[in-house]
Amino acid sequence: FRAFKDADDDADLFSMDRGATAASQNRWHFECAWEVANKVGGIYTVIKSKAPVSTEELGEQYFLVGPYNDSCVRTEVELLEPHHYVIKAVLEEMRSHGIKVHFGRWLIDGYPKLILFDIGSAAWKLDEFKHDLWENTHIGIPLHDSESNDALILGNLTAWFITSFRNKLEGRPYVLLHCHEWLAGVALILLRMRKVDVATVFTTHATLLGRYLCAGNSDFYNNLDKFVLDKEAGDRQIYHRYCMERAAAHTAHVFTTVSEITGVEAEHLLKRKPDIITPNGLNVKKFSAIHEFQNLHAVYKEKIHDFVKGHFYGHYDFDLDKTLYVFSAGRYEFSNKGCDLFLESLARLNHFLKTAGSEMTVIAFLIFPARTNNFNIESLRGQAIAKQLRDTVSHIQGQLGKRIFEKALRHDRVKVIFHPEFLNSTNPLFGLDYEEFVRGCHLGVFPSYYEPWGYTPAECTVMGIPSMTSNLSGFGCFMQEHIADPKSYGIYIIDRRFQGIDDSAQQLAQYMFDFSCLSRRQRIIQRNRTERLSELLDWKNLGVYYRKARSQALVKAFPDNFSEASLMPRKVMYPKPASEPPSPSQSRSSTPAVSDQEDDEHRPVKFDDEDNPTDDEEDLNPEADQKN
Ligand code: G6P
Ligand code: 1S3
Repeated sequence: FRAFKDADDDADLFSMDRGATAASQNRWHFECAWEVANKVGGIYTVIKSKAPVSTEELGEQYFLVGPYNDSCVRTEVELLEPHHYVIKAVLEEMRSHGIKVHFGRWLIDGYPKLILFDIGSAAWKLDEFKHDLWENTHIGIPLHDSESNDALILGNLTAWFITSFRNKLEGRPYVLLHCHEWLAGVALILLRMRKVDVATVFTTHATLLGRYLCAGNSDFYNNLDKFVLDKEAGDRQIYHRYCMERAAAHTAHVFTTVSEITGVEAEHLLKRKPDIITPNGLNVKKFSAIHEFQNLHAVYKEKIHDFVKGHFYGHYDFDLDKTLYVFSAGRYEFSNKGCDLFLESLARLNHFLKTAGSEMTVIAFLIFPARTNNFNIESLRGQAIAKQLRDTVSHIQGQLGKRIFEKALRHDRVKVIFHPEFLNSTNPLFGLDYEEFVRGCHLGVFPSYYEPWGYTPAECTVMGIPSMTSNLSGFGCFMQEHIADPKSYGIYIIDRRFQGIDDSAQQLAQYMFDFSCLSRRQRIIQRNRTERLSELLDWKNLGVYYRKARSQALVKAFPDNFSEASLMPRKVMYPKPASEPPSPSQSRSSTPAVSDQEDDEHRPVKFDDEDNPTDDEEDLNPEADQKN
């Protein structure tokens, strides 16, 4: 990989600190989002997966703030009474005014502290909050916009909590509030409006107008500088929301976006260029056995085979051993998430496979929650008949039985399955949860038109599953920036920025066709390489951008007390390792496509297993080996 642009040499020192530096400076960090312990979408993943590095750095000085959602709390939160006397006092104060506020710990890696507000308990104050916002900012919230009303309540309660907490602390406290997205931005606006001595950071994960304008079929990226913003927001009846978002972006000491592309969008639509890009990471967990993720692919692929046998009952004329599973998934924003492009490219791929006389079958899954009534009877029937058939033939011995079953069950080379629900292991059709399903597939396809970051391809990467994404997604641009040759690592980036939709569809179809030409060994090698990119997406590396954003905000808010240097943690020395590193003889030189910064330690150890070659055994040129 190319080196991180702003790589921080002391990143590891921070992670050893566990809040000691922050505590010694009387520094307190609050992070507020609508999706704290409240699963809605991508921001939940950001906050949750980042929690381990946040608590490693900030320890007990770190708090997450959000709305109280009973069903999530019951399964994910341990409600507690706080030990800290100031937190206790603030809770008592708010409770004495009838506000239901909960303190606890999120039962996730990092075990972060939570402050959760019951939004309904402050509904009686809504008119007062609206009046105050109007008097001070001239932002008027319409009566029936419940999302904005909720955002206003969360903002007011958070600002109340932070102000009271700061005023009750002894000595000279330094408090920082980091808000995510417009729904959590009101607290920041209020604190700045009231001149409360607090440092602030605002991160946007997608702009309101960007999302609407893209979904409306406008040539968004070529017209970014031409939109009449107030009119566009007004036409969509989101003017007040847009004003809240823009006010939060402008009043924050530090403004960040999750990717460069959203940075450009923000510069035009919110009229502020981000100070820092804070890319989204994942909490990467490595298996102790290096090829375990390959084994899991084989296990879960078998389960997908089972589903496919049932689903195609009566039309099953293809060889599962020469079948590739590709999928797309996400919130059902048809064009923003690139479903339109995917379908068009699948049609072209079908043509390519037929004309090339390919033996391969491609089954494309579209996993997008949409309105449903019940299970499709034909699907259930197919599964039931397939099960009956399997039970019958299982009486017939071994391989013979399996062969008859395969034949008994047995149309285009590309088949499309639309599954209108997120996956979970209790689903009678698949019986797989999303992670298992991804592991069992061969390729994820996410050619988004509007995608500030895009966790779906990032998740594929850390599971060692190659993916196709676009150069309009934050993830795609990030990978393009940090990897010299993304394709050779199983990261295919479709150009949706500088060419028309027809050319993009052709490029995607061609990439999928090339992928279908890889041999099994080449796919295994490619998965090894893809999985090796996990490190690049680990919060342990990407957390540094959040630290930089916080540091800059503290320096801006308290210039007499902080400098970048004063925010460095106390130095911690690593002990000498107990054992010697493994012998370099276990690894071999890499293929030309592997970057020169790669070291031996990161290369997979050579296995004897024929099926699990290391990537130095052959390159990924499809023509080199057409066998499957
Ligand atoms: C993993 C397993 C191998 C298996 C392979 C199938 O690498 O460890 O045993 O042969 O998956 O790969 P494929 O791309 O054909 O699903
Ligand atoms: C947003 O969620 P979305 O799917 O509406 O935030 C996510 C987290 O930052 C990001 O991954 C995604 O691209 C955005 O679009």
